[in-house]
Amino acid sequence: MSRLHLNPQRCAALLLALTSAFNAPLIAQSYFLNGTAQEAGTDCYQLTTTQGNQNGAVWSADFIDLSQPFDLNLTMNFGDLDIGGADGMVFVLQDVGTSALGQTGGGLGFNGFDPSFGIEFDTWQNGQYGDLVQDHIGFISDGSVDHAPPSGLGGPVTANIDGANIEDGEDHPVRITWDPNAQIIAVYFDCEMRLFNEIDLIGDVFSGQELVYWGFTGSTGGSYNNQSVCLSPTILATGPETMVCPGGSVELNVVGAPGTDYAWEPSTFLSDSVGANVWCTPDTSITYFVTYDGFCENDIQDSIVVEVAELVASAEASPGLTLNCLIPSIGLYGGSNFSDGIDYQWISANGGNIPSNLGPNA
Ligand SMILES: [Ca+2]
Ligand SMILES: [Ca+2]
Repeated sequence: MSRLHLNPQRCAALLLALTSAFNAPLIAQSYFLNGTAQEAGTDCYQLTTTQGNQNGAVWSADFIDLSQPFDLNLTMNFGDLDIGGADGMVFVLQDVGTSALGQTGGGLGFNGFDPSFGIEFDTWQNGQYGDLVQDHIGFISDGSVDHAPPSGLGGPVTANIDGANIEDGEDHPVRITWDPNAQIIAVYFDCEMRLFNEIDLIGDVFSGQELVYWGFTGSTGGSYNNQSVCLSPTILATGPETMVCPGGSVELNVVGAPGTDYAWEPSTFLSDSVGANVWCTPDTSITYFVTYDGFCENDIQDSIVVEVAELVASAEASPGLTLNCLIPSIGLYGGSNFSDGIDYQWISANGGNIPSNLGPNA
Protein backbone atom coordinates (compact mmCIF):
# COMPACT_ATOMS: atom_id res chain seq x y z
CA MET A 1 0.00 0.00 0.00
CA SER A 2 1.36 3.36 -0.96
CA ARG A 3 0.13 6.85 -0.54
CA LEU A 4 0.86 10.03 -2.39
CA HIS A 5 2.48 12.81 -0.43
CA LEU A 6 2.24 16.21 -2.07
CA ASN A 7 4.67 18.96 -1.24
CA PRO A 8 2.79 21.97 -2.54
CA GLN A 9 5.28 24.73 -1.81
CA ARG A 10 2.86 27.33 -3.01
CA CYS A 11 -0.03 26.25 -0.82
CA ALA A 12 0.52 27.40 2.74
CA ALA A 13 -2.89 26.26 3.92
CA LEU A 14 -2.16 22.66 2.89
CA LEU A 15 1.39 22.62 4.11
CA LEU A 16 1.31 21.36 7.65
CA ALA A 17 4.57 19.61 8.47
CA LEU A 18 6.55 21.69 6.02
CA THR A 19 5.61 25.16 7.23
CA SER A 20 9.26 26.07 7.79
CA ALA A 21 9.84 25.96 4.05
CA PHE A 22 7.86 29.17 3.75
CA ASN A 23 9.91 30.96 6.34
CA ALA A 24 13.21 30.18 4.68
CA PRO A 25 15.09 33.10 3.09
CA LEU A 26 15.35 33.32 -0.66
CA ILE A 27 17.23 30.23 -1.75
CA ALA A 28 19.66 30.96 -4.54
CA GLN A 29 20.36 28.27 -7.05
CA SER A 30 23.19 26.18 -5.59
CA TYR A 31 25.62 23.85 -7.29
CA PHE A 32 27.83 20.85 -6.60
CA LEU A 33 31.37 21.05 -7.97
CA ASN A 34 33.28 17.90 -8.89
CA GLY A 35 36.74 17.06 -10.21
CA THR A 36 38.74 20.13 -11.23
CA ALA A 37 35.72 22.48 -11.10
CA GLN A 38 36.08 25.50 -8.82
CA GLU A 39 34.23 28.71 -8.08
CA ALA A 40 35.50 31.61 -10.19
CA GLY A 41 33.85 34.77 -8.91
CA THR A 42 30.25 35.90 -9.10
CA ASP A 43 28.06 33.02 -10.30
CA CYS A 44 30.91 31.58 -12.42
CA TYR A 45 32.46 28.12 -12.29
CA GLN A 46 35.80 27.22 -13.86
CA LEU A 47 35.74 23.64 -15.07
CA THR A 48 39.35 23.32 -16.27
CA THR A 49 42.60 25.29 -16.30
CA THR A 50 45.57 25.27 -18.66
CA GLN A 51 46.72 21.85 -17.51
CA GLY A 52 46.34 18.50 -19.23
CA ASN A 53 43.91 15.69 -18.46
CA GLN A 54 41.50 17.73 -16.35
CA ASN A 55 37.83 16.91 -15.85
CA GLY A 56 35.37 19.21 -14.07
CA ALA A 57 31.62 19.15 -13.54
CA VAL A 58 29.10 21.60 -12.01
CA TRP A 59 25.66 20.16 -11.16
CA SER A 60 22.61 22.07 -10.01
CA ALA A 61 21.29 21.03 -6.60
CA ASP A 62 17.77 21.25 -8.04
CA PHE A 63 16.25 18.88 -10.57
CA ILE A 64 14.98 20.28 -13.82
CA ASP A 65 11.43 19.15 -14.73
CA LEU A 66 11.30 18.02 -18.36
CA SER A 67 7.49 18.07 -18.34
CA GLN A 68 7.78 21.88 -18.18
CA PRO A 69 9.39 24.29 -20.67
CA PHE A 70 12.70 25.88 -19.81
CA ASP A 71 14.72 28.74 -21.30
CA LEU A 72 18.26 28.82 -19.90
CA ASN A 73 20.43 31.90 -20.54
CA LEU A 74 24.10 31.85 -19.54
CA THR A 75 27.62 32.59 -20.73
CA MET A 76 30.46 30.19 -21.55
CA ASN A 77 34.18 31.03 -21.83
CA PHE A 78 36.40 28.59 -23.70
CA GLY A 79 39.80 30.15 -22.86
CA ASP A 80 42.12 31.96 -25.24
CA LEU A 81 44.25 29.16 -26.74
CA ASP A 82 42.97 28.50 -30.25
CA ILE A 83 45.72 26.46 -31.90
CA GLY A 84 46.32 23.71 -29.36
CA GLY A 85 43.30 24.65 -27.19
CA ALA A 86 40.99 21.86 -25.98
CA ASP A 87 38.69 20.09 -25.37
CA GLY A 88 35.36 21.88 -24.75
CA MET A 89 32.31 21.70 -22.51
CA VAL A 90 28.89 20.00 -22.46
CA PHE A 91 25.46 21.03 -21.12
CA VAL A 92 24.21 17.79 -19.56
CA LEU A 93 20.91 16.31 -18.42
CA GLN A 94 21.53 13.07 -16.48
CA ASP A 95 20.15 10.88 -13.71
CA VAL A 96 23.47 9.68 -12.27
CA GLY A 97 23.57 12.26 -9.46
CA THR A 98 25.35 15.38 -8.25
CA SER A 99 28.72 13.62 -7.84
CA ALA A 100 28.82 12.41 -11.46
CA LEU A 101 32.18 12.73 -13.18
CA GLY A 102 32.92 11.52 -16.70
CA GLN A 103 36.11 11.08 -18.67
CA THR A 104 38.87 13.48 -19.74
CA GLY A 105 40.11 14.49 -23.19
CA GLY A 106 37.79 13.98 -26.15
CA GLY A 107 35.18 12.54 -23.76
CA LEU A 108 34.46 16.16 -22.67
CA GLY A 109 33.68 14.96 -19.13
CA PHE A 110 30.47 13.47 -20.61
CA ASN A 111 31.62 9.95 -21.46
CA GLY A 112 30.08 7.45 -19.08
CA PHE A 113 26.69 9.00 -18.14
CA ASP A 114 23.88 6.66 -19.23
CA PRO A 115 21.12 7.66 -19.66
CA SER A 116 21.93 11.24 -20.49
CA PHE A 117 21.45 14.02 -23.01
CA GLY A 118 24.17 16.53 -23.87
CA ILE A 119 24.74 19.65 -25.93
CA GLU A 120 28.45 19.67 -26.63
CA PHE A 121 30.51 22.79 -27.28
CA ASP A 122 33.63 21.15 -28.73
CA THR A 123 36.89 22.98 -29.48
CA TRP A 124 39.03 20.00 -30.55
CA GLN A 125 38.53 17.84 -33.62
CA ASN A 126 38.41 14.13 -32.81
CA GLY A 127 38.05 12.37 -36.15
CA GLN A 128 36.80 9.14 -34.56
CA TYR A 129 33.70 10.98 -33.24
CA GLY A 130 32.86 12.77 -36.50
CA ASP A 131 33.94 16.18 -35.12
CA LEU A 132 34.17 19.25 -37.36
CA VAL A 133 37.56 20.92 -37.72
CA GLN A 134 35.87 24.16 -36.54
CA ASP A 135 34.68 24.70 -32.96
CA HIS A 136 31.28 23.06 -33.05
CA ILE A 137 27.99 22.18 -31.34
CA GLY A 138 26.16 18.84 -31.39
CA PHE A 139 23.39 16.95 -29.59
CA ILE A 140 24.76 13.78 -28.00
CA SER A 141 23.36 11.19 -25.61
CA ASP A 142 23.90 8.26 -23.28
CA GLY A 143 27.49 9.10 -22.42
CA SER A 144 28.84 8.97 -25.98
CA VAL A 145 30.38 12.01 -27.70
CA ASP A 146 30.09 10.32 -31.12
CA HIS A 147 28.05 12.44 -33.55
CA ALA A 148 26.85 9.37 -35.47
CA PRO A 149 23.46 7.83 -34.63
CA PRO A 150 22.09 6.26 -32.55
CA SER A 151 23.73 8.29 -29.74
CA GLY A 152 24.32 11.35 -31.94
CA LEU A 153 21.00 13.27 -32.01
CA GLY A 154 21.82 16.37 -34.12
CA GLY A 155 24.69 18.26 -35.69
CA PRO A 156 27.55 18.85 -35.58
CA VAL A 157 27.29 22.49 -36.72
CA THR A 158 29.79 25.28 -36.23
CA ALA A 159 29.31 26.97 -32.84
CA ASN A 160 29.58 30.51 -34.19
CA ILE A 161 27.29 30.96 -37.20
CA ASP A 162 30.24 32.12 -39.31
CA GLY A 163 32.47 29.29 -38.08
CA ALA A 164 34.71 31.71 -36.19
CA ASN A 165 37.05 30.56 -33.44
CA ILE A 166 35.35 30.60 -30.01
CA GLU A 167 38.55 30.14 -27.96
CA ASP A 168 39.02 33.91 -27.84
CA GLY A 169 38.90 34.55 -24.10
CA GLU A 170 35.44 36.17 -24.40
CA ASP A 171 32.22 35.30 -22.57
CA HIS A 172 29.87 33.87 -25.21
CA PRO A 173 26.10 34.11 -24.65
CA VAL A 174 24.36 30.73 -24.84
CA ARG A 175 20.63 30.06 -24.75
CA ILE A 176 19.07 26.58 -24.40
CA THR A 177 15.30 26.14 -24.78
CA TRP A 178 13.01 23.13 -24.29
CA ASP A 179 9.38 22.90 -25.40
CA PRO A 180 7.88 19.70 -23.90
CA ASN A 181 4.71 19.91 -26.02
CA ALA A 182 6.49 20.02 -29.38
CA GLN A 183 9.47 18.12 -27.89
CA ILE A 184 11.89 20.62 -29.41
CA ILE A 185 15.31 21.22 -27.86
CA ALA A 186 17.21 24.19 -29.29
CA VAL A 187 20.52 25.93 -28.72
CA TYR A 188 21.58 29.49 -29.56
CA PHE A 189 25.24 30.57 -29.61
CA ASP A 190 26.50 34.15 -29.93
CA CYS A 191 22.82 35.17 -30.18
CA GLU A 192 22.10 33.02 -33.26
CA MET A 193 19.97 29.88 -33.41
CA ARG A 194 22.43 27.11 -34.23
CA LEU A 195 20.70 23.75 -33.80
CA PHE A 196 17.30 22.32 -32.90
CA ASN A 197 15.72 18.89 -33.11
CA GLU A 198 12.56 17.05 -32.10
CA ILE A 199 13.64 14.66 -29.35
CA ASP A 200 11.46 12.81 -26.83
CA LEU A 201 13.76 13.50 -23.89
CA ILE A 202 11.38 12.03 -21.32
CA GLY A 203 10.32 8.92 -23.23
CA ASP A 204 13.27 8.01 -25.45
CA VAL A 205 16.23 9.23 -23.39
CA PHE A 206 15.06 8.95 -19.77
CA SER A 207 12.51 6.09 -20.01
CA GLY A 208 9.66 8.17 -18.61
CA GLN A 209 11.59 10.04 -15.95
CA GLU A 210 10.66 13.74 -15.81
CA LEU A 211 12.98 15.03 -13.07
CA VAL A 212 16.67 14.95 -14.03
CA TYR A 213 19.93 16.49 -12.86
CA TRP A 214 21.45 19.22 -15.01
CA GLY A 215 24.75 21.01 -15.27
CA PHE A 216 27.95 21.34 -17.25
CA THR A 217 31.09 19.26 -17.76
CA GLY A 218 34.42 20.18 -19.30
CA SER A 219 37.72 18.44 -19.95
CA THR A 220 41.27 18.80 -21.21
CA GLY A 221 43.58 16.15 -22.64
CA GLY A 222 47.02 16.59 -24.15
CA SER A 223 45.85 20.14 -24.97
CA TYR A 224 43.98 22.45 -22.65
CA ASN A 225 42.24 25.77 -21.97
CA ASN A 226 40.74 27.80 -19.14
CA GLN A 227 37.05 26.84 -19.51
CA SER A 228 34.20 28.27 -17.44
CA VAL A 229 30.44 28.83 -17.30
CA CYS A 230 28.49 31.61 -15.56
CA LEU A 231 25.05 30.61 -14.23
CA SER A 232 22.75 33.23 -12.70
CA PRO A 233 21.08 32.30 -9.37
CA THR A 234 17.78 32.93 -11.20
CA ILE A 235 18.68 30.85 -14.26
CA LEU A 236 15.56 28.68 -13.82
CA ALA A 237 13.32 31.54 -14.87
CA THR A 238 9.58 31.56 -14.20
CA GLY A 239 7.41 30.81 -17.23
CA PRO A 240 4.75 33.18 -18.56
CA GLU A 241 2.05 31.65 -16.32
CA THR A 242 2.25 30.28 -12.80
CA MET A 243 -0.20 29.30 -10.06
CA VAL A 244 -0.38 29.73 -6.30
CA CYS A 245 -2.88 28.74 -3.62
CA PRO A 246 -4.85 31.40 -1.72
CA GLY A 247 -2.57 32.66 1.06
CA GLY A 248 0.52 31.09 -0.52
CA SER A 249 3.65 32.63 -1.96
CA VAL A 250 5.40 32.00 -5.24
CA GLU A 251 8.95 32.90 -6.26
CA LEU A 252 9.24 34.79 -9.56
CA ASN A 253 12.58 34.67 -11.40
CA VAL A 254 13.87 36.36 -14.54
CA VAL A 255 17.43 36.28 -15.88
CA GLY A 256 19.08 39.14 -17.69
CA ALA A 257 22.58 40.20 -18.62
CA PRO A 258 25.04 40.52 -15.72
CA GLY A 259 24.59 43.89 -14.00
CA THR A 260 21.28 44.79 -15.64
CA ASP A 261 18.51 46.56 -13.72
CA TYR A 262 15.06 45.01 -13.29
CA ALA A 263 11.76 46.85 -12.92
CA TRP A 264 8.47 45.11 -12.00
CA GLU A 265 5.08 46.68 -12.66
CA PRO A 266 2.92 46.77 -10.70
CA SER A 267 4.71 46.19 -7.39
CA THR A 268 1.46 45.01 -5.76
CA PHE A 269 1.91 41.83 -3.64
CA LEU A 270 5.68 41.75 -4.37
CA SER A 271 8.54 41.56 -1.86
CA ASP A 272 10.69 43.75 -4.13
CA SER A 273 10.11 45.63 -7.40
CA VAL A 274 13.71 45.87 -8.65
CA GLY A 275 15.20 42.37 -8.28
CA ALA A 276 15.79 39.43 -10.62
CA ASN A 277 14.15 37.35 -7.90
CA VAL A 278 11.00 38.46 -6.09
CA TRP A 279 8.36 36.75 -3.93
CA CYS A 280 4.71 37.25 -4.73
CA THR A 281 2.02 36.77 -2.07
CA PRO A 282 -1.14 37.66 -3.97
CA ASP A 283 -4.70 38.16 -2.71
CA THR A 284 -6.02 37.81 -6.27
CA SER A 285 -4.76 36.76 -9.69
CA ILE A 286 -2.49 39.38 -11.22
CA THR A 287 -0.28 40.03 -14.27
CA TYR A 288 3.22 41.52 -13.90
CA PHE A 289 5.49 43.11 -16.47
CA VAL A 290 9.24 43.05 -15.83
CA THR A 291 11.76 44.95 -17.95
CA TYR A 292 15.51 44.32 -18.14
CA ASP A 293 18.40 43.94 -20.58
CA GLY A 294 19.01 40.42 -21.87
CA PHE A 295 22.26 38.77 -22.97
CA CYS A 296 21.56 39.53 -26.63
CA GLU A 297 18.98 42.31 -26.73
CA ASN A 298 18.10 45.34 -24.63
CA ASP A 299 14.79 46.43 -23.14
CA ILE A 300 13.16 43.02 -22.84
CA GLN A 301 9.68 43.09 -21.31
CA ASP A 302 8.32 39.79 -20.00
CA SER A 303 4.83 39.28 -18.66
CA ILE A 304 4.08 36.78 -15.90
CA VAL A 305 0.51 35.86 -14.99
CA VAL A 306 0.11 34.68 -11.40
CA GLU A 307 -3.17 32.82 -10.98
CA VAL A 308 -4.58 32.27 -7.50
CA ALA A 309 -6.43 28.94 -7.32
CA GLU A 310 -7.20 26.14 -4.88
CA LEU A 311 -4.99 23.08 -5.36
CA VAL A 312 -6.95 20.03 -6.46
CA ALA A 313 -4.82 16.88 -6.29
CA SER A 314 -5.61 13.33 -7.35
CA ALA A 315 -4.01 9.88 -7.19
CA GLU A 316 -4.91 6.80 -9.24
CA ALA A 317 -3.63 3.23 -9.52
CA SER A 318 -3.59 1.21 -12.76
CA PRO A 319 -4.74 -1.44 -13.59
CA GLY A 320 -6.14 -1.47 -10.03
CA LEU A 321 -5.25 -1.58 -6.39
CA THR A 322 -4.76 -5.38 -6.28
CA LEU A 323 -1.38 -7.07 -6.65
CA ASN A 324 -1.24 -10.81 -7.42
CA CYS A 325 0.86 -13.34 -9.38
CA LEU A 326 -0.59 -12.15 -12.67
CA ILE A 327 -0.28 -8.47 -11.79
CA PRO A 328 3.10 -8.21 -9.99
CA SER A 329 3.24 -4.42 -10.20
CA ILE A 330 0.87 -1.48 -10.58
CA GLY A 331 1.35 2.03 -11.85
CA LEU A 332 0.62 4.97 -9.55
CA TYR A 333 -0.40 8.27 -11.14
CA GLY A 334 -0.66 11.58 -9.35
CA GLY A 335 -1.97 14.81 -10.79
CA SER A 336 -3.23 18.26 -9.95
CA ASN A 337 -4.76 21.32 -11.55
CA PHE A 338 -1.40 23.14 -11.15
CA SER A 339 0.78 23.05 -14.26
CA ASP A 340 3.99 23.41 -12.27
CA GLY A 341 5.42 24.06 -8.83
CA ILE A 342 4.13 20.84 -7.27
CA ASP A 343 6.56 18.22 -5.93
CA TYR A 344 5.28 14.66 -5.66
CA GLN A 345 6.63 12.01 -3.32
CA TRP A 346 5.27 8.46 -3.02
CA ILE A 347 5.61 6.84 0.40
CA SER A 348 5.08 3.13 1.07
CA ALA A 349 3.07 2.62 4.23
CA ASN A 350 4.25 -0.98 4.80
CA GLY A 351 7.73 -1.15 3.25
CA GLY A 352 6.59 -2.07 -0.26
CA ASN A 353 8.97 -1.40 -3.10
CA ILE A 354 8.51 1.84 -5.07
CA PRO A 355 11.22 1.97 -7.77
CA SER A 356 10.84 5.71 -8.36
CA ASN A 357 9.20 7.66 -5.53
CA LEU A 358 9.64 11.22 -6.84
CA GLY A 359 7.51 12.73 -9.57
CA PRO A 360 3.82 12.41 -10.34
CA ASN A 361 4.04 8.77 -11.43
CA ALA A 362 5.51 5.75 -9.63
CA1 LIG B 1 36.31 16.89 -29.74
CA1 LIG C 1 39.09 27.09 -31.84
